Amino acid sequence: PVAVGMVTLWRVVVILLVAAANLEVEVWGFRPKTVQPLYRSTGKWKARHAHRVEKDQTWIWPLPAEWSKGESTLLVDSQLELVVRGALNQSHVLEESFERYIAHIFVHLTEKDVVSKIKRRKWGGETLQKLVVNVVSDDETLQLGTDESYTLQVPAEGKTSEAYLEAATVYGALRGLETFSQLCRFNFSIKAVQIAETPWNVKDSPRFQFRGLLIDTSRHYLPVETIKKIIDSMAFAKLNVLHWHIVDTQSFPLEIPSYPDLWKGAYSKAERYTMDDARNIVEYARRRGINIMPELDSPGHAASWGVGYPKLWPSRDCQQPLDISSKLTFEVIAGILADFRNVFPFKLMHLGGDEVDTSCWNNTPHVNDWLEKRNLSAHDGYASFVLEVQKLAIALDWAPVNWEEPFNEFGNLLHPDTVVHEWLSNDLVPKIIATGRQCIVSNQDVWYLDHLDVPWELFYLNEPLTDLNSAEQQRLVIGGEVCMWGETADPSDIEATIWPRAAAAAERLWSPVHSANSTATARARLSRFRCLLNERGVGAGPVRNYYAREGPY
Ligand code: CP6
Repeated sequence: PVAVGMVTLWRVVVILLVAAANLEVEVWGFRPKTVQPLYRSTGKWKARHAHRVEKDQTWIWPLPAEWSKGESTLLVDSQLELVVRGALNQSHVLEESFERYIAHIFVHLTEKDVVSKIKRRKWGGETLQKLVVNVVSDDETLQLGTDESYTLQVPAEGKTSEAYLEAATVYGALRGLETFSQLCRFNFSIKAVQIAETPWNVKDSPRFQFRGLLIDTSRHYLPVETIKKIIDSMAFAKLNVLHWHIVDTQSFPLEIPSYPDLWKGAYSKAERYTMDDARNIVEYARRRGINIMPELDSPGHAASWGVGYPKLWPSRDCQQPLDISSKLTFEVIAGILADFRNVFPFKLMHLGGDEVDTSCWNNTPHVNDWLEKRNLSAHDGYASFVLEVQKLAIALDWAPVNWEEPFNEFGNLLHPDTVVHEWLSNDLVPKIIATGRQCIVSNQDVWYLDHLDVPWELFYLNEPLTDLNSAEQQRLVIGGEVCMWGETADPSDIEATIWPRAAAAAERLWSPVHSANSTATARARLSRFRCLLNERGVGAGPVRNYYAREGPY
């Protein structure tokens, strides 16, 4: 009986030891927060829309080119590690981006979220421990046409503890991180992050190389912090060009070292950018895979230049277009462009050239004389002005971009490398392409964000390649851009005006046309993406806050 008693005692001891080991408590590694969510995702988007999402669908926005998924659920370790392989073995761009995404993925995890091993085993003991990223090229140059493709593999539960992300460039890897982060969901009942429907296999690349958003810092000044937040949000939707319409008639907010009185045209000393601010914005954007395309709009939309240099105006009463008869005009433009070249590495320089009313030239005697002496009509003057500015930009190794009016008025004279920015009507696109020139699409009826009555469905359905049949023609459409003109938006409402509608265009520009064509299936996913933006601190408005138009679309 003593021997039996000893065995039983030992059994009890062993059982107690095993139980104690199991009850060992873990803190689910709280990581420092860098974002404040506007809302907790309560899953309302799902309750409202889940029935509309078919079995073989995904919540990823914008839709990847190709993907497949399985049926298991994988727990993501809150200490998920980045492992960098390939040519790019040390990359601050990648590492910083990973840390940002970790903060987004675990935004709902708090210090109090404590989990026992027993529970953890119940959810699936094997967690995802590592994200292995293989970047083929060590070239970190970001430019128009930079390869943004990637493949992402997330294993089924219990297979391996590593997910694989492979990309040609670090910027492709950033797109892959965005997709990975969108697969992760915080499960509020177990207080842990999971990836549902593993294994995932995603093979993705953008449909268009230019996926833009215009902001306008002349009509309303936007603080650097506001611009940075917009850049953050663009990366979430895989947009890659911020078209910065810096100056216009209302204000000249940017410092120009070679003509230091130009920014006297700013609204106030507080509402200005230094060249260092601009440099800082360009670098901030680069680290998120976003190019900055600056715009210097002339000869119209430029009256604010004359606040500091009144000689740029034809006269005090007639301030634009800029005085074509003055040498100073072109010296100032050359100076601005030279200063821009030191700060903006993007291949494209937007030279505006839109909405030019030349009556001021004819009504101002010294300008009219200058034109007459050269036997130029005001229209000829407009053409020679735009062509002269194009030459200055080309000499600085830029490809010039112009709004469509110069193309409409004297298209055959424009430099063959000109990228024509359509905005008045989609019908123009085939005509631009017919001249062999490249084109950016921004149809004002459906891609102007300042038109508050245009619902997201119309943004979604605008097809840039309408009436273009051959691959050769289609290639000349480098992409499209949604425009947030600044008359009606300032820092208080700009995020809600841009989002979620810009996201609708972003999917049109990223995803294959055959998969991104139904607003019925996109609606639920867009609602979820809008929630994701809110979770990441972006003040995106509700998906349906539209009025004044009858659906369905
Ligand atoms: N500013 C500049 C603008 C516009 C353009 N250029 C514009 C025109 C019409 C509408 C919206 C914006 N505000 N510089 C046209 C390209 Cl509807």
